[in-house]
Amino acid sequence: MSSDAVVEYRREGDIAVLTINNPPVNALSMAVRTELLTHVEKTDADPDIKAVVLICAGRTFVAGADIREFGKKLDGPSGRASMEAVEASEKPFIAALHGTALGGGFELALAAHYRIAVPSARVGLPEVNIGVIPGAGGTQRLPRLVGPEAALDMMTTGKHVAADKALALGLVDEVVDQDTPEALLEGALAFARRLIAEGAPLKRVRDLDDKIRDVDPAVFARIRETRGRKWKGLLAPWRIVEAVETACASSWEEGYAFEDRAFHECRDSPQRAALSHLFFAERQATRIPDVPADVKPLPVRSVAIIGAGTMGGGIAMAFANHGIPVRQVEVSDEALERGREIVHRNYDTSVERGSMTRATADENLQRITGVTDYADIADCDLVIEAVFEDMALKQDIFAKLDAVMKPDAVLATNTSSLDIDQIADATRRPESVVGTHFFSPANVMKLLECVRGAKSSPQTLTTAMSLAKRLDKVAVMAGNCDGFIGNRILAAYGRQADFMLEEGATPSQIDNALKAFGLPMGMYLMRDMAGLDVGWRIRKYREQFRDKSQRYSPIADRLCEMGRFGQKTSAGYYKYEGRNAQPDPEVEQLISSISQELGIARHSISDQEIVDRVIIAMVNEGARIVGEGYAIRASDIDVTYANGYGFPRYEGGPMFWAERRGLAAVYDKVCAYNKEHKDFWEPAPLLKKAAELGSWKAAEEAMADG
Ligand code: 3H9
Repeated sequence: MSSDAVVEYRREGDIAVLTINNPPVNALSMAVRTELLTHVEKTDADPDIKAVVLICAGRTFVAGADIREFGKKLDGPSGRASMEAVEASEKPFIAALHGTALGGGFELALAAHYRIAVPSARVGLPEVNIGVIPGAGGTQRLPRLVGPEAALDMMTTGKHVAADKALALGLVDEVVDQDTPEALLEGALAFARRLIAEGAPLKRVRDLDDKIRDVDPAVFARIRETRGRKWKGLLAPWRIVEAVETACASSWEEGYAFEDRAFHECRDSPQRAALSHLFFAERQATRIPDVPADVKPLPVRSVAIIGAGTMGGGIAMAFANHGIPVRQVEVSDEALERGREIVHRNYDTSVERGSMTRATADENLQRITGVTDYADIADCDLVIEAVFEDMALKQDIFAKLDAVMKPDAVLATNTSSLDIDQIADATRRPESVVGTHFFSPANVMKLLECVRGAKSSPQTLTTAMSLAKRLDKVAVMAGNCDGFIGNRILAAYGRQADFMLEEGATPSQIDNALKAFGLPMGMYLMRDMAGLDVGWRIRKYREQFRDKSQRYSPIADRLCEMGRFGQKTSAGYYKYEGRNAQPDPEVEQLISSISQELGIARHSISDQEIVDRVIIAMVNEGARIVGEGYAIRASDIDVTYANGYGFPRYEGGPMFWAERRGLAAVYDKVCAYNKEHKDFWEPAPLLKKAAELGSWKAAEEAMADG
């Protein structure tokens, strides 16, 4: 094998072993496709070869097409061509799977005649997550193997299927006993020898049709109806359904051709670019430039949570659901009991919804225990404080933690707004203190906003960031500024929305415009749901520090003064019957009278203007945060907003949205707003630079170079 070859060919008697070696994830790059095709042709032509094992070196079987090659013009064989050659071969091909056989990787395995896996292997077609559909026969072969319903479920959710389930479904033919490369290779060779000895027929998936014959069309109607709402604005899931529908209703050739067209349509769509951007941005967000790559996270085997309220309970569930035992601390047994009830109820809901089995829920629940004495958590590796936002209380808790926790424990706070350094100051080990800001419900929401204090040590930071991966979340590192990344931006665009209310819009108009843009919930509905009194309390405290020369909208305060705290009082920006929100003329009247008091002439504001002003406020504040060093890079803002604030993933996040819209155009708009509205619209220096240079990255580099 030449040193830069990516597919190794060798023989084990009359069996050829093709080993793909293209780190880190053996992606099906042009080089892999080219060499693979050459070797398949070679083994085909060699009369001494009776079977072929396809296996991978390193950590995983092929994890898909090389996403970095999307959109590039490359000469050479397509993924399809190498897979067609594998399937057409007259010699049995056995794909030997370990790690994650995903996307084009699993399609390659489906083109082989047999599949064998190690127990820890997982398979899946997650293309939908990056905005494409399986494009190398997956939409046609998978339903032939497992039927349209299971195939649609796998492809429209992108979920991975573990080896034992894959075996039960018929996705793989055998699972070897042990989880080692040697066992896999041995198992595959033994399987091949058996096939040769028995003269077993080739199993070409494309020739199967028993599972796709006479399929009830209701299958497709049902999935469109039940999942359609989730797929709003997306292209790929709809095309997957059409591709499977075609597989069931037409010939292989027609279905295969449909898939090819739909794959290219998706691949060339703006949303594919946005979703791929997020894929890479989420991975990049884990890198902290001043933390050396060799700093290893501390092991986290047990966790304590201070506070068993909604947030503390959600965080406890997040850990318990991933096999990590949790001790919850409360002031009394009664408070612990109340907390346990919340967690219980949440698990019951998961079971009722079918997202968790009763047995798993019970197992997870058992991992959560309660204590009232700090001494009982002293040996935990990590403690997360999740009590309400009160600095004195938090400092008191951290002083207690400092006194009892073992020396190398990480002390984290779930604060969403308070100064981490002030909290760390309550301890004699500020290097062990870090912010871990979870989003509610913490067992569901993907984002983990880690916040570095001035003295947080590299190991503390790495430990906090590495939690995300264990909890199946996405981490981003924020600096210790007011609101960190997420809430600081939320405050900036919330303010603009409030100003637009005073200028002529209504809460429902703003909510509907933002929803039409793709946000899951309007801002006022969200505030009503969270409770308006929380923000009111914080505003009253901050009133003493507020710059009185800047515009301030009193609408939220006035609603609170009227006792309208949102859903919980059946009245906020809307009026409520149960959870059903209705626009309230009384609120519109209040807003109009406030406009009058402030001397603002109300006028109509278009939905487009609402969206522009809100999103551009996000972008300008995001750029300011990056420029001030409170976020590492612009793409971290995208990661934060796509995972914690429901920014539509198919738009790639606010900063990606701005880049696509044209940074110069966005900058001009900020300047225009600054001229018109003045307060809060000073263009961020990074945005100005990015507008000049044409990209965030270029601007970040230029600013870093001074
Ligand atoms: C497709 O297959 C289309 C076909 O249907 C049609 C044509 C044949 N390409 O996530 P990690 C990089 S579409 C290029 O940190 P983990 C990743 O950026 C594809 N690069 O590791 C990172 O690089 P860096 C369908 C890729 O262990 C490094 O590998 N397949 C690709 O947590 C490690 O990644 C998918 O969508 C790729 N396909 O998770 C699978 N994948 O170190 C996407 C990864 O420079 N991949 N990289 O930041 C994954 O889900 C996870 O990466 C995986 C490993 C589970 C494999």
